[in-house]
This record gives sequence, structure tokens and C-alpha cells, in this order.
Amino acid sequence: GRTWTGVGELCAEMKDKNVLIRGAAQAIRSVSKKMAFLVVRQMMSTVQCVLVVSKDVVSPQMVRFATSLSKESIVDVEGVISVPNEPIKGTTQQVEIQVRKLYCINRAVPNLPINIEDASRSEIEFKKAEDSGEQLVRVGQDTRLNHRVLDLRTPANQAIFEIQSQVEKVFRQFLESEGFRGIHTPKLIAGSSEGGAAVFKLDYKGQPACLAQSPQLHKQMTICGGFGRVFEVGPVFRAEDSYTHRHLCEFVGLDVEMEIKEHYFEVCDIVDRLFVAMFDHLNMNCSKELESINRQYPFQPLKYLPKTLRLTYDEGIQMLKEAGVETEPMGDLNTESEKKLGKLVSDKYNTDFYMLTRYPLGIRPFYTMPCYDNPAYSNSFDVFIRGEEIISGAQRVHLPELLTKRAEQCGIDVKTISTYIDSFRYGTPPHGGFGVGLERVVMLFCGLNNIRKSSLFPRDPQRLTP
Ligand code: AMO
Repeated sequence: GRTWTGVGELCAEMKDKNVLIRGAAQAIRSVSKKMAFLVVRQMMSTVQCVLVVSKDVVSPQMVRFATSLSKESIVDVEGVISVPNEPIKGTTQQVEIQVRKLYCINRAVPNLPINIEDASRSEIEFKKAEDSGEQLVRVGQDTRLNHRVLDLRTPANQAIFEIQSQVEKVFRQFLESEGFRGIHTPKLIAGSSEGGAAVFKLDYKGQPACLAQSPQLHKQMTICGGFGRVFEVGPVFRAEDSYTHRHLCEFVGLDVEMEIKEHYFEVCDIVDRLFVAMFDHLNMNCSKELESINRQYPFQPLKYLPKTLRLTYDEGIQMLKEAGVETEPMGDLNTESEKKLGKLVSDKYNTDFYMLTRYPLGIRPFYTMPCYDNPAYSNSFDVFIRGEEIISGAQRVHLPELLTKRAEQCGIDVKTISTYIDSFRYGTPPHGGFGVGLERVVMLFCGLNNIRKSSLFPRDPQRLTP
């Protein structure tokens, strides 16, 4: 076979070498009948290809063929690397290819619903271009999502999903190195796993069933099964009614469950070390991706501490109170108060990443362990980035009588979860765990304003396609 070079590998050291690349024809510019430029893109990299009519190699027909290509058509280009004296504007690679052969592998339709170059501009670039009289086509969120395969080709999107892949990688690698076992729990289950109404109901061959709102019940049951420490990466389904910037009807859950020896802070310690390792990894290994996102969607780098700040829920309430924000003392914080607290914490402690512990029991799910010293509170925590929740976690009730009582108190039909409750009758160690929303982590680490930006093909209350 022939030797292919990735567009991202093209560099000045390859001067005078013959290379063969495949990519999308992002931009095509005809200079004259004898000369044309073609920008070819592969993932986040672009290179300028130059066609100049010359005896034996490039014919006028070939130049005409190049300029007749529709944008985004897939092309194979063979040619010689040259290094211009001036820096090349508008491409990532600082070399050119002097084209010798050009093939079109698959044509794109001529009228694309999204122009990739326009859709890659930041808001500031857009304004500048408009002020200088350039004609760009602005694409809104819905157009982008309706034509997601085109939208995904923009450099910022390529970067966002590389970051997502890296977050998942660090999650697995870190936990495996700490003795956690990867598991897969069923997504078709008999009763709601979180209590609450946001559940997709379905008919399971005549039996009522739900799509799992979390792996909660079965990840705990693997602890009953003697697994010790487990993690799962899998889909989570929530029949959300509200259309917000941070709720999806299907998202990717990163879940952990583990035995604890003395205190639920052992779970918090795992969160702490896992996320500090993750943020370090992203900052060290994904600078190209972060720059690319920053260019289209400017954001401040995440501030985090070597050891994650922990405040109790009451301390958080107190900080809000001192800042003049009244909240219900034992009630859940609303989105606005959470954001406000994020700002206060950032100013006072210089971190955008922190934990709130010891939540009131009344606002936590039925399986949450009450505090030993005061059952109005619970051994639970939430974790925030920039004032928005990315993780919930807790110690669980491993005593079947208490668990039954708690489920009843929370209005859950105990029959639908009887096999779960029975699992605790045969000896189960104290345990706890947490659940992370993958799209939320990526959205908030990168300072994005909408979870749809960090979901490949988002599912929200209004969207089931593409
Ligand atoms: P919780 O319901 O808080 O806890 O969910 C855990 C994390 O999942 C993310 N998340 C969402 N992301 C996108 N769209 C949604 N609709 C959505 N809902 C939640 C958030 C949240 O912090 N079983 C527990 C976890 C545990 O205790 O182990 C649970 O599901 O980032």
C-alpha cells in the first residue's frame, strides 16, 4: 500500500518530501486559470495545497477540476512539501503541499447547511468580520445540532470531544490503578433507581419497567456481591421536564462504589485525588485542545487546589447568608444560589472546584446514610465546578430495616426494589460512592455555557434526533 501522512504531522523537516494525504476540502480559492489554493483539513489540522500549472505535472484541467470541487468533499492529495518564507495565515500547518496529483474520493453537496469556517469563529471574530463588511453566516445552536455531523468538524468541537475522551481515560486508569473493577449494570430495570418522577417508563414484555436513572441499585449490589471497589461508565436516563443549559434526558454517568472502613471521607478522598489527577492531565496533555476551545469560546482556566476544598453544607449556607443571600436552611440550593456560592468560594479560597459535605438528609435520596451524630443530616456530598454541580455522592444505608424505612418515608413502592433491599440481608460491608456527569465535567472544565456543546448527539426534552 501507499504511505499516508496525517495532516497534523506535516512540518518543515519534511521539506522536499513527497507526501500523500486525505482530508476534507475546507476552502478552495482560484487565483487564475493557472493557479489555485486548496485548504485540506483532517480533524483539528489544516494544510494549504497549491496547484500551479506546469509542464508534465499540473494541467489547466487539473486546476479547473480543483476549483470545481465542492467544499467538504473528501480529497486525496499527493505532492511535495515546501516551506514558504512568510508565515501561512489560516492553516494550522506551517508548510504547503505543491500538488502533483489530486483525486476526489467523495463529493459533498454544493449547498452545505453549515459553513465550517464561519461556524468555527468566535463571537468576537464574528463581530469584527461583520464590522469590516464581510459576509459570514451565523449559525444558531439548533442549526448546529440539526446538522451535527457538520458542526462536529469545527476545531472547537474536535477539541471538546478529545477532552471528553481524555476525561473518561483518566477516570478508568486512575480507578483501575486504585483497585477498582469496571462493571456494567443493566439499563432496563423494574423500578426507579433514584426515586423521583424523572423516569422513562416502558413495557418489558408485559411487565412495567424503567430505563435506569443511574446504576445506583446494581452498583451497590456488586458490593453485596463482594466486589469491594467498582466503577462504571454508561448511559443514564432522566425524563427531565425542564429545558435548561445543564440537563439532558440521556447523559454519560461515571459511577463509583466502594467499601469504606471508617468514614465516608474515604470516598471524598478518591474524588479529590481522581479529579486533581484528571485536571493535571488535561492541562499537561491537552493544551492544543484547550487553546482551540478557548479561541472559539473564550474561558478562564479552572482554578483548583492540590487538595480539594471541603466545606459543610451549613458553612456554605452561612457564606451565602453573610453575602445577603437567604436560603431555606434545610432545603436544596437553587441554581442561582449555587452559582453565587461558587463565586464566593472562588473569591475567598481561590478555587473553582470544591465539595460540600453533610447535606440535610431530607434533600437526599432514600439510600443515603443519616449522620450518626444527628440524623437530620447525612453522610453525603456534592462537588462543584464554577458553582455548578458535577458530582453527588454519599455513604449508603447497608442495613435492610433502615433502608426499607427510608424508602417508605420517601414514598417509594418498596415492592419494586425488593431484590435490592434483600441483597443487604446476607452481610454487606459499609460502603459509599458517587456519580459524575461526564458532559457536565467537560462543559464546566472548559467554561462552556451549554451542556449540548459537550454532548455528541444531545437528547433533551425537545430533541431525539439526529
Ligand atoms: P445525581 O442524580 O445527582 O446522583 O446524578 C449524578 C451526577 O450526574 C449529573 N447529572 C446530569 N447530567 C446531565 N443531565 C442531567 N439531567 C443530569 N442529572 C444528573 C450531574 C450529577 O452530579 N446515584 C447518584 C450518584 C451517587 O450517589 O452515586 C445520582 O444519580 O453531574
